[in-house]
Amino acid sequence: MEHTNWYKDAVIYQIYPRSFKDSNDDGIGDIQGIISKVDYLKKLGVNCIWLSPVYDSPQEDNGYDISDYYSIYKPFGNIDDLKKLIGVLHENDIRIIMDLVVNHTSFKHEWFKKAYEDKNSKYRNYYYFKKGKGKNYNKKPNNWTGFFSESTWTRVDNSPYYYLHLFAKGQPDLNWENKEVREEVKKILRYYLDMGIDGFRCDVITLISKKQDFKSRFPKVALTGKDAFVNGPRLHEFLHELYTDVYKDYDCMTVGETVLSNVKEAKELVIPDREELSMVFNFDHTNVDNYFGIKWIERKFKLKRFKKVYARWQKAMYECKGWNSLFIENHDQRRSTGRFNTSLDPKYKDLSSKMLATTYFLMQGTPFIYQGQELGMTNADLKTYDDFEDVESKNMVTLMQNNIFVRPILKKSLFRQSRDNARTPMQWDKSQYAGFSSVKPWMKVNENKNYINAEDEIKDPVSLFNYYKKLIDIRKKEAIIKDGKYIDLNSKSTKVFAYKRISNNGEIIIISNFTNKVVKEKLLSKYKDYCVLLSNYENKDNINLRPYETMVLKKEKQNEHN
Ligand code: TEU
Ligand code: CA
Repeated sequence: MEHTNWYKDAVIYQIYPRSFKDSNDDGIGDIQGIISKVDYLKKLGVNCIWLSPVYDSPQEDNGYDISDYYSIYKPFGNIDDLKKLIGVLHENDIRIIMDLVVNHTSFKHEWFKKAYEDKNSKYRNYYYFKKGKGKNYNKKPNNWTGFFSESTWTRVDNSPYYYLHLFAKGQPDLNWENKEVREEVKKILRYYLDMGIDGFRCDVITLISKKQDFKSRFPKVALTGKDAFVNGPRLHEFLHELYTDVYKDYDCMTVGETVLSNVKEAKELVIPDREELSMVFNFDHTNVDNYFGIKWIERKFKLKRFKKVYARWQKAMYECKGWNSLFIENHDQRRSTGRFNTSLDPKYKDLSSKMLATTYFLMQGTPFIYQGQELGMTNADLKTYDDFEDVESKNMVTLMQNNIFVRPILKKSLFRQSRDNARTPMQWDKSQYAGFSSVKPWMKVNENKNYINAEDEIKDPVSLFNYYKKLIDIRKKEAIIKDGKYIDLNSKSTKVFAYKRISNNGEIIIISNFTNKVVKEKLLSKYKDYCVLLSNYENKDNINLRPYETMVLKKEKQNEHN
């Protein structure tokens, strides 16, 4: 099957089903709810959705813990609903990629239940069970710590054995060394591709191969052992195997969530000849406001650092002909409004959100929009520990309760960084539950639904929503955005982000003021004859940029002037 690389022309909208739209008044979003909003997606102009997990799951990590890959979590609907959704989307020329969570399953998966109960079951080798150390095996097999601030080992009741989980206890890691596990994964892939799914967002795909020594590592502040479980020795081999045995037969795409990978490692996953993944989803730019990639340790945002990260990734991907994703939000990140130097001040909120949107959207790669981002939705209003829903946040609370020393440092950053911030119900209108549901939703609706909601945004011609529509249009019309080379125009400026996209088709300039002050900018006079494709202000000045001003400029072809 020929690969058309359609994903290079895609604008992908991420749906977090639990919080998108409730169709049957139980307070939980569902697949029928998504179906009822396809016209909204169409209006926005996106041409692909990424559906966060809808599979059957005990929801310890909101679906990133799957107990049955072949059925749907009941409150979300059933397989027929999913088929209907695929049909309706395709009729509207919108593709759909699903979340593929195969680094781990849920501990409620049949495989794990059998493995846990019976040491001699064949499923034992689907996971990692290791004997503890010391007298009575009371010590864990090694000192590794996982992503949710706890040991990666949980003991099997009344047994010397422990099982490995890089995330929560309810998310045991699959043993990819076992060929049978890989065959199971291929079966899942084919099942959904044959159903009409267009591709997969591959959850924590850089963790699937582990160094097999299982030795303790030098202790780290977080993620001790990561050199043994990130970008492991057989990662490339496993991905290539999935490609040759499955992906190559479908015109599908794969985007790998490449946690903790640097540019060099990421390139190796997407160089087309290697036949591994279509694109990567990296976090270097979302780590600019923390230290050591640890989100709990806040670091002041510096524009120069932000630009440097983008320049590095843009150059590397262009040169290796790989492909990147462009995003500023997802279900694991706090909202971008109020982040990356943008402002929550009502005077500047919209202006600065449009500015940030313009800046990330027109680079090379496939842009992603996380539900509500197009409305300028803001962080959840989290006030007490009881407000947390997310397993990661709850684990942090336990950690703080057990360790008074870390408490003062972590408390503030927990509220600031909790993943719950991005998971509040979608704000469709002003009604009591924001049009998400007619009953009290599983998570509290943000009070600001009264002035941040889809209904108002759609009506207002200069809203953020309508601005995103224009950005999407520009991407559709201008081939330079897809193919052009990226050139940083003023890497030294601490206030202005400016870059050029250039190809045989011409050039496009993006200039953004990341401050709330008027900034003198030489580039304005340099490009004064270029025409304005889009801006968040009405008339352009050739000397100064106004607060959070952003513009997209294009050099007209000579003959077009006549
Ligand atoms: O996330 C993996 C991941 O490493 C992070 O984005 C993670 O949420 C963050 O480091 C925690 O601070 C993926 C999913 O996107 C996430 O929702 C899941 O919880 C996780 O994998 C496990 O499946
Ligand atoms: Ca529902």
